Amino acid sequence: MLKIEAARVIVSSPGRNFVTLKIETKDGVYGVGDATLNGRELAVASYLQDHVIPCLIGRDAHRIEDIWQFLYRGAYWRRGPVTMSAIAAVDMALWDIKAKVAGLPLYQLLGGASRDNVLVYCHANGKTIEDTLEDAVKHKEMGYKAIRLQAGVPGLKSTYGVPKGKEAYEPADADIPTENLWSTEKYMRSLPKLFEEGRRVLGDDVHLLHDVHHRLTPIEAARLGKDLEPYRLFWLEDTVDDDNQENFRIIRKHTTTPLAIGEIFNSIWDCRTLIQEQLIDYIRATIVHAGGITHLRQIAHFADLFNVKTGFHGATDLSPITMASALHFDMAIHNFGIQEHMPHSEQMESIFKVNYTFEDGFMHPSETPGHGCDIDEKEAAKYPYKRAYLPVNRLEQGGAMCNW
Ligand code: CS2
Ligand code: MG
Repeated sequence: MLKIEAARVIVSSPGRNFVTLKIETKDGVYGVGDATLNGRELAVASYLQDHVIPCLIGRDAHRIEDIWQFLYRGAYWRRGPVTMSAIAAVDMALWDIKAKVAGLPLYQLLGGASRDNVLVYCHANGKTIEDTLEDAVKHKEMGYKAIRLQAGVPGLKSTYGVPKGKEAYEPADADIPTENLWSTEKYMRSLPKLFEEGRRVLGDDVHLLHDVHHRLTPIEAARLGKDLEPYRLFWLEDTVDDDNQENFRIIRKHTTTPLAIGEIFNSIWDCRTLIQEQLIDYIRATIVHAGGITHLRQIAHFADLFNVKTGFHGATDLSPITMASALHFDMAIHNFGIQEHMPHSEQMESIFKVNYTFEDGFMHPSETPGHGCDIDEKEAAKYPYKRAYLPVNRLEQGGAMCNW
């Protein structure tokens, strides 16, 4: 028995908010887990602090599955991003502890390496097609083999995912959300040009990806998928919203462009139909928002039965602890597809000490025992929580709210 002696939540904002759970055992071994839910951070912090931590003290840290079931079934109120992010943080921290006790890097406990390294994709963004492709060329020269292209839409002033100036392009920078205006017609007209130019400038040997951020209807998504077919995308992400999994039946009927979705899923029940009916090609549910390594294993193994591969979310609002854990997971599972990689800032990495590496388009998890990411609590205390939101989206014509 490896008794859990203490646990605490650390909220820190080195450029953006992160919520971290640290679990300490009687033997002095500790583990850390990510609990960050962008824009709703304190809800998860309270869920952990007020409702989970009191129930963890005294339990056996080795009983990962049992603690998962205790938190999932025992709460009575199941699923949802707050609950599942809280469970994920506990789960990540416990796997970290187990691997440290075993003296092994986490991927060894998950079955060992299924591959030599982890293919990652980066982001290239710009206000215009030229800016985006300039950024893409830079990333290609850095060695990236897969690049996500996002560009501003001509005629729209600002769009989420497009940089405003030199600063980060997905700023959660307002204490009350700012608003963008959206036009599907303008977007649908401009996007194929980005990929036509992209293929011309970048060639055929680089994987190209795109994220639609749930902004379309199924029939619009079907049209877009068809229009992009000549450019052979690696995937088209989040075309429509996830509330109705059957939406994808319509899209699938019309296009062979590979489809990815799942960064906002928190349970296997959010993607069961999508996977079982082979309506998607990549599942993006992540460790931090979908119940941790324990639940993600269930999702990944289920997906494998239906030829669906993984492509985990890896934006910078997921802390380096999630990135570290994801890389171990990616190494071990059979049906890995690709991993998103948005490097964290130096300031962020002054708090979260990472050991993973990037070389020539591929990443490798840490070889130290555990998941290999630790938090410097003293440094973290220098950056107090700051309320911050991403922008919202309204239709240019009429002003109704729409997906961002
Ligand atoms: C995006 C994310 O990385 C992605 O694919 O969709 O940047 C997403 O918008 C943020 O993580 C939201 O918190
Ligand atoms: Mg996305």
